Amino acid sequence: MSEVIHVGSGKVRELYALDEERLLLVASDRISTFDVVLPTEIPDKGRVLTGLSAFWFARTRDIVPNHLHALRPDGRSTECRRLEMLPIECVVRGYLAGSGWKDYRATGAVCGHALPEGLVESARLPAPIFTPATKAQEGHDENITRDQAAELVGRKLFDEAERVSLALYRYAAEYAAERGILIADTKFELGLDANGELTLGDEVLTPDSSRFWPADGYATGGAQPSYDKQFVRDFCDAAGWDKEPPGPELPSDVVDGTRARYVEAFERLSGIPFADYVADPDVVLE
Ligand code: Q0Z
Repeated sequence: MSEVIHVGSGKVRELYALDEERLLLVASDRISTFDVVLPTEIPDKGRVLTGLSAFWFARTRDIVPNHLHALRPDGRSTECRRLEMLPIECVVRGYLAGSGWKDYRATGAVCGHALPEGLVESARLPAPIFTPATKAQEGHDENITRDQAAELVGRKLFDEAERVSLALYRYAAEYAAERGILIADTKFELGLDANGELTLGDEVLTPDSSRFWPADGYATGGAQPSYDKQFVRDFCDAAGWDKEPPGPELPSDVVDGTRARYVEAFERLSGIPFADYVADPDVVLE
């Protein structure tokens, strides 16, 4: 048997090298909130995220090529082409939330995009904006202007990354909204393949790489509930946790409710029963 080399750990994912050209991305069932990984897992969370990501890869090939090579039968592992990743996070925002809202409130702009006056928290933007960020080794990614990002990757690649990111967001946000999920913002990781072609990597358009809101009950002027993590956040708030590690263990009703929300997001977006995905992950690629 050949050695599989562990090359990286994220908060909730692991990365292995299969050979010179291929990596294995494994999504665990770990969940993080307020930047802390909790001691309790959410069963099938890794499968939901892997399946959703593959679903979007299959449907956005005409917008940009991607790294997906194959899904493993476990449903949580993606064999992918090794890319040379760009040193920026390609963030797109359709709504004002998180650091976008914070920056707008302080300066009236986000990453150099001057926005209309009078926008409130969670407002839909007149048009989606590309808001790149640096890749922090630890701590939080930092928003940068388009000019700073262009300096990091070069003008030509920057323009292509922006165009592709906006096109991906527009396609997915419209598709998801029709199915009851608002994608407030999302982060893409782009890289260059062996031929120097801009290629979409990592995981895409999942609740871990995006802010998903229920379309039902959407209202501006305040924060929106998280589609996937709201039960966890409510429990953590009620538990009086100070947000310092370690986080609290989750009770079974919070685990079950959260698992149901992940599965619901998968089924709404893909239109595929989650059990069918577990039986054969390749159903999301058809
Ligand atoms: C993804 C990450 C994870 C830790 C590198 N196709 C690719 N080619 C080159 N690099 C990557 C990919 Cl996906 C790559 N990450 C993020 C994932 C654990 C870090 F599971 N880092």
